[in-house]
Amino acid sequence: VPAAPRETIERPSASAIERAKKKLTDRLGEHRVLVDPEVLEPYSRDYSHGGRFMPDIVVRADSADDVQAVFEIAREGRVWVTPRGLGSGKSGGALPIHGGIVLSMERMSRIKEIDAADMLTVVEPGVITQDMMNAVEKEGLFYPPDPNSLTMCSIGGNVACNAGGPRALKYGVTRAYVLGVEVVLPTGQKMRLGRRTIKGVTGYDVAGIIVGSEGTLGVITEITCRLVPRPIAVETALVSFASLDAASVALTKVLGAGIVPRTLELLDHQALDAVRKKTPGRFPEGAGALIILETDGASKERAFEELERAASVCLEHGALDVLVAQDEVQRQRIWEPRRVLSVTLTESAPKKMSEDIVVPRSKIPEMLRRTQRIADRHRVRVATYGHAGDGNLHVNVLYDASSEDRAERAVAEVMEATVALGGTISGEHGIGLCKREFIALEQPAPLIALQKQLKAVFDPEGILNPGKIFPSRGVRE
Ligand code: LAC
Ligand code: ZN
Repeated sequence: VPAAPRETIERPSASAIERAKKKLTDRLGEHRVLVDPEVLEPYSRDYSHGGRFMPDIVVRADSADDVQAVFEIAREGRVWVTPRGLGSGKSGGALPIHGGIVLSMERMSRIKEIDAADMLTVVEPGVITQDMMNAVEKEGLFYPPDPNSLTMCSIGGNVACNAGGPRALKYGVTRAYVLGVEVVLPTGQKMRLGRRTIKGVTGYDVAGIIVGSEGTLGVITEITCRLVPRPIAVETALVSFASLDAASVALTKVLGAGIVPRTLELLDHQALDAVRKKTPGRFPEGAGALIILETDGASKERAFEELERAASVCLEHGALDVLVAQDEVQRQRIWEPRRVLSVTLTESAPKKMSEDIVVPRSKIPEMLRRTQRIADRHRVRVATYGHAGDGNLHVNVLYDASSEDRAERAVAEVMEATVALGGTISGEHGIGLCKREFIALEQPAPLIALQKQLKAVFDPEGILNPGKIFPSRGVRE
């Protein structure tokens, strides 16, 4: 089969950029429009391995009106617009790969409302997720989704990517907490989608299409999030195992026993080594794999009882040891290294490709065995950790420039094995730039075509975040 033709998207011309700069500055003021290359540089990258792409212009919006103005000017000059939260994305979704305008939402960071009676909050997209969590917790409420980047990511980015996190095991991902959004479409139309109520099935779930659309359909300017009561008690334990295989079998037994901890985080020995090096003494020596088990509940007794039940199942299935955090300080000493594990692994090797595959939970042990075989075959180091309770594994291929080809082949084979086991190639980071060539492994050509049609409905002129999600080469039917 001959290769499908590559889609060509050109950078906007120098004259189009100059005109856009002038119009944007006139309309929005110099303080909102950045053009100095040094100032633009941080907007050229994110936390993915997607590379660096310099934008021509960065606009820092203060309102939905600003976003509308950006689209108007961008459409007139055919200058691409790439929206950006706080740049913690792991799949390159916020990278301006064809230049143009980066539309940063960092300054729209107000918490507009916390309604305890209706258990919801209304926020602007640039709010740091941790700040939103802290604010609602003060009112006795709880926003469960907890991407590990929570101190440096924004709620708008979380919604755009439908972010997950450790607690998704019990509470679900971002989607489950988005009641409504206000968006500005590339056509300039501003719309309120969704609702303020728990239930609501009027019309299509258009808000639901925006969630997880990775900044390719519209720009989110306000979010209404559902909240739940804050759990009274939390219990955390470190459960060590001799091997990854033993740990992965034990966790399927915990879930099989009908126990739903709020986290079942798995770390393999490579991930553990990296953590131990960075934060000595916090994680048990000698373990070949580890599970971070956490429960919560309406009372200390209930949370502890559930922890004990889960820990006993682990001990019945090969756990070596269970260490229970005695207080909040000890709990944070466990979570802090886990939260920064992705960054720690990046620092531990010259290069890293990190994936976020998901397999049906019963297939976790088999997926881990296949991953190890792939790593051995291609002679690359692989560190695997993640939200194993959800079947969501971060497979990190660590390599150097000389083994780039082998690393890429290993990643492709991990994706293939994932799909072969009935899984999906992205559980929480999105497809963006980094995984766009892999989407056809999982989805048939007509489904990709249908999604491109949907994109064209929202963005008929193709101005918003071009080159993302879909393969750069057309997919042959
Ligand atoms: C984590 C990020 C990489 O779980 O999703 O650490
Ligand atoms: Zn994760």
